[in-house]
Amino acid sequence: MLKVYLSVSVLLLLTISVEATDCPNGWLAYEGSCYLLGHKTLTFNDAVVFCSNQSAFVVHVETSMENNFLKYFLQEMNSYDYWIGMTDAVTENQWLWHGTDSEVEFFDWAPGEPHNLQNNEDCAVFGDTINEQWADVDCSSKRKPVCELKADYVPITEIIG
Ligand SMILES: [Ca+2]
Ligand SMILES: [Ca+2]
Ligand SMILES: [Ca+2]
Repeated sequence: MLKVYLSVSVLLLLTISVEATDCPNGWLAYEGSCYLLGHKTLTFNDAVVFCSNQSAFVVHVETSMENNFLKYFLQEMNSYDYWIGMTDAVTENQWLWHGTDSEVEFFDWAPGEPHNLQNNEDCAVFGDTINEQWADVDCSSKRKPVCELKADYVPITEIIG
């Protein structure tokens, strides 16, 4: 009986790891990541804390495919800009994923951006008024967060729950 129970458990675990793109309720799934569109406007630092509290990070937009997927959903969410998890606070115009030394390689800047207005724009958003292309903005301004969670990192208990 114990043996049967154990093999059922192993089977269940295998099934769960195959279905790694399952996301928590209310999150969007795409290519091994889960995305949460936050409802509240927050400064960039508060957005970092908000996503970290979800065991996630402010979104890393790494490819044009990921960018297009997110833009499609953000176009439906009227009137708000959404944070992207990158900053050029260390060296002007050298964009790094926030909290890392990794350089951002894919960009979708709107025409005229980034322009580092008043030497004070070291964060970036999907811009509502520029068809969700990207703009650099003041990190202390308030925008909504997009959190990203790598599906591989979703704790098994969250998948079952
Ligand atoms: Ca990503
Ligand atoms: Ca800047
Ligand atoms: Ca700008």
